[in-house]
Amino acid sequence: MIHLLDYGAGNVRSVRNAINSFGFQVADAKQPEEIVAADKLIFPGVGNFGVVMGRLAASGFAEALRQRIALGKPTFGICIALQAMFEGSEEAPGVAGLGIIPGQVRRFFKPGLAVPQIGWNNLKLWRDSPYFAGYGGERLYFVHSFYADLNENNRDWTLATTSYGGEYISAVAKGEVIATQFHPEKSGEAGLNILGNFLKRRQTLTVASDSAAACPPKQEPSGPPGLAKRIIACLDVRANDEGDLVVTKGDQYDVREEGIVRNLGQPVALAERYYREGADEIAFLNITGFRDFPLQDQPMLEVLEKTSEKVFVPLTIGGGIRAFTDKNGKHYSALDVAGRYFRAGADKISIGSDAVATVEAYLRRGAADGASPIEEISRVYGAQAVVISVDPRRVYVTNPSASGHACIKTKFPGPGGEKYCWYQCTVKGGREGRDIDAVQLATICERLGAGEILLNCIDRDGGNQGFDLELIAQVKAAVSIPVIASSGAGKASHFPEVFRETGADAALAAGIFHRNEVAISEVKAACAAAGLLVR
Ligand code: 1PR
Repeated sequence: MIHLLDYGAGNVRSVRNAINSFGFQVADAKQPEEIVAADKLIFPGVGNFGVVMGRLAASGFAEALRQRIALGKPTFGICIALQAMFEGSEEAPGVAGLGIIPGQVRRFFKPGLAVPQIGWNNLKLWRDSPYFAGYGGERLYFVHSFYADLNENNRDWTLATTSYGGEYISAVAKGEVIATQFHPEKSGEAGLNILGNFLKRRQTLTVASDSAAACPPKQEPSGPPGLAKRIIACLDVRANDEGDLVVTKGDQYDVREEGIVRNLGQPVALAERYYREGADEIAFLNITGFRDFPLQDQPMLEVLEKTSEKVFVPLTIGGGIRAFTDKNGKHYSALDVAGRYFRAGADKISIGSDAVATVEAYLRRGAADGASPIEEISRVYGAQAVVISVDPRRVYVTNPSASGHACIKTKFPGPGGEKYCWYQCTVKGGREGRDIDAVQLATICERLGAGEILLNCIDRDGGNQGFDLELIAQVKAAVSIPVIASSGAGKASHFPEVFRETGADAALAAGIFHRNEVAISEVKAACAAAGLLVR
């Protein structure tokens, strides 16, 4: 029996599924005494340091964790749990951590460095560890804006370090206690193996915890250090005319062919296929979410629940993430909707139409009111859990300065020979244009706490002509959060092209994967051949 400390923030379902995949049962530790008494305890989660420490203190769990770790009982901490072991964090000045490891947690900061770090990085192992038995230096999945700072007083705890804007602590261990900044339950087979080593261990650890400085790295990274470019498979999902939930695909957002909703496969089966084929993330977009009510749209929740049982890389869900009032007049906030999706197995939620409405309100008011879905969800689950999905289309102009928008001089003149264009944001899957441009949307959403931009392009969608490099370069230059290039991929070489030309952090495709025209492995080979870091 493995006990799980679920304090209610973040996608714990995937940790449960990972534990079950090894044949172990999970029990929730609900009382402080259970935390101390449990044979093995896993403490997972993402979220805001201040919120997490507040919940741990209020429930008496903080003191129980200190006791347990002082007893050296088998404990595995994930992500925010590693950070909580330190004395404090810049994310919540004045809030004490558990204080088990000397040192502070700091915010990534380096000009040009995308924050949060989202994706696959590798690590240096500074000593042998039974938890890393069988680890061959593979990249693991990180998603965080703050890092544990290495210093002379915590080297004895430091098991591994990772390079991102500098060297930081990515795993700590002492005796039977281990914590990782990366998510083993989201790091594919390499991550599951690390978790499995913890779950299957029987004897007490005898390996001495010599300090990190005393010996050279036991395991160098398998490839150059640093964050890899992510290749994301995207599944646009909606009910077809018979009411079955299918994976479909638009051509400039038109998903019908001869009047019939294109059916490119079953959501869960396709997601499992892409996981096996090496996708770094899977994104589900419920493209009629603007009119469905997700909490009654059980099929979408069921797709997530089933997918997270077999797919151990990050899952993003978009479509209909906004406040709702159901037919009985019961109100659900965007936070309620997002929380339901996280509990169903999503790691990130993506907001499309409602982000445009939020930015329109922001521009009318001239400031944030702290109540937008972006701010609400980011405050509780962290910026890295909030993706903004942008559905822009080109608007050509002859006189950019008169447009009132962020224009570019384009290589592809408009129908009237116009040499300039801006990118108009739309809502409801491109059905309605708004007087907001992609740069306004991205920069204001970043300011409100979004952690990533999913940058689609209606003009390029389904066209196989390559990504809209001018659009992606314009938005990437305007924000410091990661940007996912989307729309238009037609061949493997379109991926290294978009990374090289725009600095995008990830690239997403749908049609070429669903139609088996290009394999994910071909895309990664093309990126590696172009000298890019890939998993
Ligand atoms: O507005 O918050 O309810 O979210 C709706 C979500 O659904 C948004 O993320 C929006 O982008 C998406 N969406 C809505 N309608 C459509 C449509 O196609 N009719 N999908 C749609 C947009 C984006 C990607 C697509 C890329 C790559 N598609 O799914 O895969 O363009 O395609 P390609 O590689 O085949 O070119 P809300």
